Amino acid sequence: PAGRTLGTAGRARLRREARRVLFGNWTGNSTVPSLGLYPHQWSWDSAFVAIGLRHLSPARAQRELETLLSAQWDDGRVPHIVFNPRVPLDAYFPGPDFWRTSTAGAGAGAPRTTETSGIVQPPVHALAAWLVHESDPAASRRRGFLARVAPRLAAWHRYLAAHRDLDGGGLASIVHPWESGMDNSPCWDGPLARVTPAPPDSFQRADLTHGAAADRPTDLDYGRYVRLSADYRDHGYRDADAPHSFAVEDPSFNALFAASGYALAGICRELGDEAGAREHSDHAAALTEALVRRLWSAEAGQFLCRDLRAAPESGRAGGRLMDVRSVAGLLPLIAPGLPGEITGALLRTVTGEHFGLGTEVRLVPSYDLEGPAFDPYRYWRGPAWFNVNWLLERGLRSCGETERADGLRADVLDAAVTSGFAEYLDPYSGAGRGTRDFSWTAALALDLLG
Ligand code: 9WN
Repeated sequence: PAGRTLGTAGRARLRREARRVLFGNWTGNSTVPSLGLYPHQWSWDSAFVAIGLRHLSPARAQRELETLLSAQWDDGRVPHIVFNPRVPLDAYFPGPDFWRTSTAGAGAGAPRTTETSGIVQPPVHALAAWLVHESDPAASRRRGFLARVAPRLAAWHRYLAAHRDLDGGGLASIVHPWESGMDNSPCWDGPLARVTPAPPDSFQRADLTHGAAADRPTDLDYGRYVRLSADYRDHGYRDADAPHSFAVEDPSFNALFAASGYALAGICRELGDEAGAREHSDHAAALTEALVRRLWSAEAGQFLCRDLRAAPESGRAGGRLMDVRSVAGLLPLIAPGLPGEITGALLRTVTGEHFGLGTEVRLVPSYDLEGPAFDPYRYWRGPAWFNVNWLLERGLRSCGETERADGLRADVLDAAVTSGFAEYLDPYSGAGRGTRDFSWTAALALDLLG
């Protein structure tokens, strides 16, 4: 039952407060993740926000996604940030004067009149569009919402399949840690060690004005993020030309790709496009098969990331699986069609000593509780995040783990309201960290409230 620990008054308060956060962060066409720290539109944030906004205003949820998709590049990529031209240049780093996509990205089809970043984030958008449609199908049909977004979503998925399968094994690669959405995950420490950081005096961070240094990625991380982004930019954001010295197959990114592929198949079916529906569900099934073939580790009992730039294990596919336990390796629980023994192993891992669901922690941490890099405060190196826990709740429910899903749902709702819609939490104490009034925390709590 939703809100087990909240009660009627608590639920009403949560609804009211979540609405205040989402409407306060609405700019007229889309929602910022947070007014101070992230004052532009972010790609996967908008997908999660739309999933919550559909409970307040399906029209606004549609608009959120359509605004993001209107900044899509001609090659199909959906940029990870769409910059708001009214926000001062120094409010966020790296800003539009760093990415310079309208000029540097012209060869890859970047928009001429809207500034964006040149990298991507996990493809949660088709899933979000389908959930938005389902919340009010009549209104969605009246506005032709799905007919408008379907071609853009299909082009987005085609971009990932055609330009990002860097090893030819059937999965999309990320080429920058920011593309995972889990920026400083310990998974990236190994692959990033090969990247020469940009000199510290060549850029000025803006995030430390709003966030504690101990909670954020380090200056050394930033030096490497800047180097990778600048290299991509200086190669015109063309995947065929860019060196991509960081190239990783991430289980979470690909599981979301598969889940969105099935959602896109549903969208095509709703629009009467049976051939499109078949194409997208076949591709989603192939992604799930490739996830298992390339990223599953029976020894670890979870999926791992594959570092394509590491020396290959003999006789195996390109690169090397990294022995680092991130929660990203549990998120394939949301991909339909996993073999039963894999689902069973994932359930044992999420409830075991490494992630502690139902025992040691309030919400599932972003990284192994027993791992050498675990830090309960530093961003994606331990803290619990609401979008991840929302995805796990959905995955548990889809596997028939109703009781666990109900328990997690109650804990997410309680943590969201008591932390003031924090960006992330200390997984043990549940104390809020990072910024407050964070959009996806409010949106996803609203969604779990139903
Ligand atoms: C870089 C906006 C984004 C989220 C990411 C989160 C953080 C940006 C940053 O904020 O990343 O994209 O500046 O730290 O890691 O998941 O989308 O909320």
